[in-house]
Amino acid sequence: MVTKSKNKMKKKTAIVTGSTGQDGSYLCDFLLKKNYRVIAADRRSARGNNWRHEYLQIQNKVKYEDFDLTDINSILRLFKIYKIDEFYNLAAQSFVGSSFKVPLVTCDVTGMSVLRILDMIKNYQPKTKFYQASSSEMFGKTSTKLQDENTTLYPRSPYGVAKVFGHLITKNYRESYNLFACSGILFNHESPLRGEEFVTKKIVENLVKIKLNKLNFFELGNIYSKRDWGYAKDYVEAMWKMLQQKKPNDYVICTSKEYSIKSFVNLVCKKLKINTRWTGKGLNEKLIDLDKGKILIKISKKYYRPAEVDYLRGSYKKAYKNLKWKPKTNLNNLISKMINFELSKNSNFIN
Ligand code: NDP
Ligand code: GDR
Repeated sequence: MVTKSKNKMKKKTAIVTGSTGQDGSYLCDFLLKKNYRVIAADRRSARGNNWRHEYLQIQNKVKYEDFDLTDINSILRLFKIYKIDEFYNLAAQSFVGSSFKVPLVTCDVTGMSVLRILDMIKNYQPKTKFYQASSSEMFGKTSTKLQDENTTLYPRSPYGVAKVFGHLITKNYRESYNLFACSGILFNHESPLRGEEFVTKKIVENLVKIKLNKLNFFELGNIYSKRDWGYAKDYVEAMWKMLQQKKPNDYVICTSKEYSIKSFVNLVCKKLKINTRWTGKGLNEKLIDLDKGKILIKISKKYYRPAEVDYLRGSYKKAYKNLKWKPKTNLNNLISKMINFELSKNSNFIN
C-alpha cells in the first residue's frame, strides 16, 4: 500500500494539446506507458469522434479537459488546476491546403496560440517543460539538399508562416526567460491514424477501396513534390526525449529519405498487386489499371496549392547525437501498416 501511494506521488503530469489528432493520440499512449498522468486538452466537439483514442484503447486512461487554443482562459485554467511537468503543444490547424483558405484562423491557432501558452508558463509555472510542434514546412522554398536546424526558413503557406512564428517565439522565450522550451522540427510523418485529408492516407485509403471494387477512381494534385515520410509512432518518442535532456534545444526529426507523391502511389499499387502505368502529362496525366483498362487516378487543379513546397529531406544528425534517436520504420513498412489498417476495415478482402 505504501509503495502504491509512493508511486502515485512520483507520477509526472503531462498536458497534451491536440490529443485527439494523429500525434496526440500516439503521444498520450506513449506517456501513459511511461506512467505519466496524461491530461488530454481538447475541444469538446472532438470527443464525438474519438476513434483514435478508442483504437489505441486509451479513452478511459487519459483525463479530458475542455480546451481551445484560441481561448486564453481555457489555457489559464489548466495552469490553475494542475502542476504541470511537461506541456506538449500539438494542437494546430495542421492542413497546409486549408491554411490558404482560412489564413487568419490558421495564424491565430497555429501561430499566436504558442505565445499564449508560453506566456502562461512564464507567469505561472516557469519550471514546466514545453514542447512545440514545429514543422519542415518552415523550410518551404529550400535550395539545400538536406535541411537541418540551421537551414534558412522560407515558408510557402500561411500554415508555414504561422509555424515559423511559433518556432521563433519558443526560442525567444527560452533565451529571454530561461524556460525549458524546445521545438521539434518534424518532417512529414504518417500512420494508419493519419487524417484522411493528407495525401498518404488519401492514396492508401482510395487504392484499397479500388482493389476491393468499392471505388472507380480518385483525383490528386501535384504528384511531383517530394517528401521525407516517417512513422508517427517513432516520432512521438523523439518529442519526449527532447524534454528529458539536461538543456532545452531544437531538433530536426526525419528519415533523410525523400520520395515523390507519384513514387508513393507506385509503391502502394505494387503492394496491392495492382498492375498500373502512368500516361499523359500535366493535368492530363493519369494512372491506368493495365489489367482492367480503367483510369484509377486523374490529376485535378482543385488539389494544387497557390504555392508549393517542392522538396523536403531532413538530416537527423543532431537528434542522433544528443537524443540517440533515429527512425525505426522505413517507408515500405509504413505503407504496409497503413494498407493493413485499411484492409482490416474491410474484412471481406481476399488476397
Ligand atoms: P492533426 O491534424 O491530426 O491534429 C491536430 C489537433 O489539433 C486535433 O486534435 C485538433 O482537434 C486540434 N486543434 C485544432 N484546432 C484547435 C483549437 N483551436 N484548439 C484546440 N485544439 C485544436 O495533426 P497531427 O497530429 O498530424 O500533427 C500534430 C502537430 O504537429 C500539429 O501542430 C502539426 O501542425 C504538427 N506537425 C505535424 C506533422 C505531421 O507530418 N503529422 C509534421 C510537422 C508538424 P479537432 O479534432 O477538434 O480539430
Ligand atoms: P503537407 O502534407 O502539406 O506536406 O503537410 P500533405 O499530405 O497534405 O501534402 C503533401 C504533398 O502532396 C501534394 N498533394 C496532395 N496533398 C493532399 N493533401 N491531397 C491531394 O490530393 C494531393 N495531391 C498532391 C501536396 O501538394 C503536397 O506537396 C503535412 C502536414 O502534416 C503538416 O501539418 C506538417 O507540418 C507537414 O506535413 C510537415
